[in-house]
Amino acid sequence: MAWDNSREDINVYSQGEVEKWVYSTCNICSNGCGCYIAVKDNKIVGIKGNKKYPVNRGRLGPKGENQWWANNSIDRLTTPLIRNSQGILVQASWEDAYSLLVEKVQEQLKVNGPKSIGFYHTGQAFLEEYYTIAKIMRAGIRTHNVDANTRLCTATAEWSLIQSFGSDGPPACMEDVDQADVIVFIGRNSNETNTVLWERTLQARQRNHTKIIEIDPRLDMSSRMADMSIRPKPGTNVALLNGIIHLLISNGWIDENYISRHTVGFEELRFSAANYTPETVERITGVPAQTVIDCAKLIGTSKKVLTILLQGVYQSMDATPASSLVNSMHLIMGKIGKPGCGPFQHAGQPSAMSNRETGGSGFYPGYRNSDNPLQLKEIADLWNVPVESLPAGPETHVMQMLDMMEQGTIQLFWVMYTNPVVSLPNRSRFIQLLKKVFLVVQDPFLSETAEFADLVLPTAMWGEKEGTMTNLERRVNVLRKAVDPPYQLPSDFEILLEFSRRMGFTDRSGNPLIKYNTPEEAFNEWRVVSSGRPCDMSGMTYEKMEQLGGIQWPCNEKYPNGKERLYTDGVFNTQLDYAESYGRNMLTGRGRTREEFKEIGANGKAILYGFDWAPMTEHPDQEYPFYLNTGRLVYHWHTRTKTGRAPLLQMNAPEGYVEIHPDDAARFEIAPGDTVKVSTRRSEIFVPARVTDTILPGSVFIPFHFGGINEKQAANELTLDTWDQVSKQPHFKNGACKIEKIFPGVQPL
Ligand SMILES: Nc1nc2c(c(=O)[nH]1)N[C@H]1C(S)=C(S)[C@@H](COP(=O)(O)OP(=O)(O)OC[C@H]3O[C@@H](n4cnc5c(=O)[nH]c(N)nc54)[C@H](O)[C@@H]3O)O[C@H]1N2
Ligand SMILES: Nc1nc2c(c(=O)[nH]1)N[C@H]1C(S)=C(S)[C@@H](COP(=O)(O)OP(=O)(O)OC[C@H]3O[C@@H](n4cnc5c(=O)[nH]c(N)nc54)[C@H](O)[C@@H]3O)O[C@H]1N2
Ligand code: SF4
Ligand SMILES: [Mo]
Repeated sequence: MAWDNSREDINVYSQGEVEKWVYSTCNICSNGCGCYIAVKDNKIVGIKGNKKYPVNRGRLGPKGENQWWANNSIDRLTTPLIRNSQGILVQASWEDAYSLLVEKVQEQLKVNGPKSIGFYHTGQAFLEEYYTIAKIMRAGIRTHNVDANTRLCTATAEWSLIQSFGSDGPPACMEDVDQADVIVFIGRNSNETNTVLWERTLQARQRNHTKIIEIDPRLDMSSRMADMSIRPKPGTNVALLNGIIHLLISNGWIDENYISRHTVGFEELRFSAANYTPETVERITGVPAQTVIDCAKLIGTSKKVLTILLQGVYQSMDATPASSLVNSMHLIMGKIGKPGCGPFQHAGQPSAMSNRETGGSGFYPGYRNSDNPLQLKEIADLWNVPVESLPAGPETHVMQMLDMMEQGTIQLFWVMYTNPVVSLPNRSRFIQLLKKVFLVVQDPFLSETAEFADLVLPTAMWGEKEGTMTNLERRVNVLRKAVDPPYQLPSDFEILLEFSRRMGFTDRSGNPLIKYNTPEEAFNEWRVVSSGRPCDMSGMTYEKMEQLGGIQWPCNEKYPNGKERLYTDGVFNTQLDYAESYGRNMLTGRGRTREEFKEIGANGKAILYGFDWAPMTEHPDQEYPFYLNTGRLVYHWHTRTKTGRAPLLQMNAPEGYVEIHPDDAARFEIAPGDTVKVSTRRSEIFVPARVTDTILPGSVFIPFHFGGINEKQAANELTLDTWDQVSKQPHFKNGACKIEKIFPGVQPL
């Protein structure tokens, strides 16, 4: 039986009378729930779930239901702001704002060259915007310094898929949730971070007796409902996964035929996993040996296994190796590319996938490899620009851009649709660096980052513009424009087009570099660019998406209505000239050469890797005895610029806190509600205590949503700014801290 929704009345939220309902997608998380936006008098007045949409069947979660409040917020910026000679941000005309932007960019290009400009954006914009960014930054400005907050979010998903399968693109789909016998969640608190997926999981359990395994050091909301809750110490995913793989192999719960026909590297994997006996795993992870055995048995003896992973892997120690071990686990069992099976590397933000597909950060559009001259030439020809003008080699990731700011190489930093003053690790350092550059911030609100800007460009928001987004299962859907933006604000797309026009970017024939004027025209150009690549969208149109309820790529002549799962035939994208990358050394992160990639001999087979566990970069010690864990809670979206403006959500979670285990609280004489100073080698914050045995003794958990500059509650004051060697994703979930009671609380939380 399909995932359904029999209740008629749920998930309709509107204030008063509704004039029309406009087709759209939720712009909060990567689930990409289908919805309709309620409109009255050119104003958004509510939202309802789309009952026909396959992803959510009418359901919406609390953030989805409340996202439209931000559109109507009275503190939306109405005009651009320019920092004046007294250092104050003052209102300015669009003409002055564009002139200043173009003048500053041109000056940098003339004096310091393309390397002096850094562009840092998002996983929440539209595909058409990312594609335009890729084109303008690579072929217009000619810089490789373009990255997005997807680096903090799903760079590891992207890289583990590339390492194992030759290209990005999660193999599984949401339908697999309905069909699996066992669903393993690793470092994924869906009950809070993807509520609709969680409902779907519970419905599957009710219907099929699906078993749920949760692997998370916290007994988070999802773990509390799981059939098996496994709580490894932070930073030990690699050891646990090796232990499971070892047991799968030693018990013969593997598919030798699949391994020999469709993979390379099995001996390497077998050899390194062999060291991880259940006892060794227990010693490293703290998970009882018998639990490791039970877990491996359930995975190994069930027919259909789906593994869902997110930040507890991607932001933790050895993220890419751990994530690729999940891929390997499925490959050796042959449980991939089949209903109910597969590694399902989730995205977090609503369009992180679109960013990755279009080359918004790191790669070239269509999962193209800029180290491969053939693929670079393809793009140059599609764009009609000289191939020599396109920057090649490894991407500049955002953490590297910070070093470039420190050294004075990057002098103009343009931030679009992200709030890094709250979301980047070790923020005190970042704030110092912002003061060294000309900072442009594109945001509908005066965010914490915008407060440091020299130029602020306010924009239209979701519901006020048109475009597409790809969700976590490769489903692309169109979002129709519901209302005109207030104050005639331009969309991000329009700002980018106007910038390109004013910069006079042209192609080789002297025609404008950007030839389209509307998002739909941009999408039509993108369809051609994506054609023949793994994320082929050549068979999609806006109209067809609306008709079918989104379409999963690839969508082309062979798959006119899209394709649910990838790698159904066991052929992977590791052919030398088709692969998205030659890959990276798992241990050092160094890029493989073409020759090195060729030597692996994958050529259509998936690649298995052996990898040993290593302790975290910063481990608890005498001075800083606690593990520091940071993450999310159900009511807020990231830096709260949207959810903090939705009354119901803000009321439910008005301030930050730290979770402390009762044993530790007793030791430090901390009672619920007491103000606690949490400090690391970077900085300190002051937050009320929540005393709870849902976290392991010796660790603390802090939600990262509360980042006001003056409130001193920002988790990212504390976090470590080291990163994964392969994906360059920062270690937000690792680090050591200490706690100290400052004064008693007024009332228990
Ligand atoms: N409510 C809400 N939902 C959201 C978002 C939001 O801001 N708010 N953001 C969206 C985005 S962009 C993202 S990326 C996703 C993130 O979604 P999730 O990954 O589900 O969220 P997090 O809370 O960051 O982390 C998940 C879990 O990882 C665990 N963890 C920490 N260290 C380890 C470890 O070493 N091993 C293991 N196995 N687990 C560990 C944490 O205890 C935590 O419970 O959520 C999306 N959905
Ligand atoms: N400690 C810690 N830090 C983390 C994480 C963690 O788990 N722990 N998780 C990381 C992850 S996974 C993520 S994804 C990041 C998220 O971090 P951010 O991307 O910084 O968070 P958001 O609040 O989503 O920021 C989006 C910004 O875009 C603005 N905006 C909204 N709509 C529009 C629009 O239409 N156009 C433009 N131009 N702007 C718009 C919003 O007002 C807001 O300022 O945080 C990361 N940081
Ligand atoms: S699950 Fe995600 S996409 Fe769906 S309504 Fe909630 S926030 Fe929006
Ligand atoms: Mo994210």
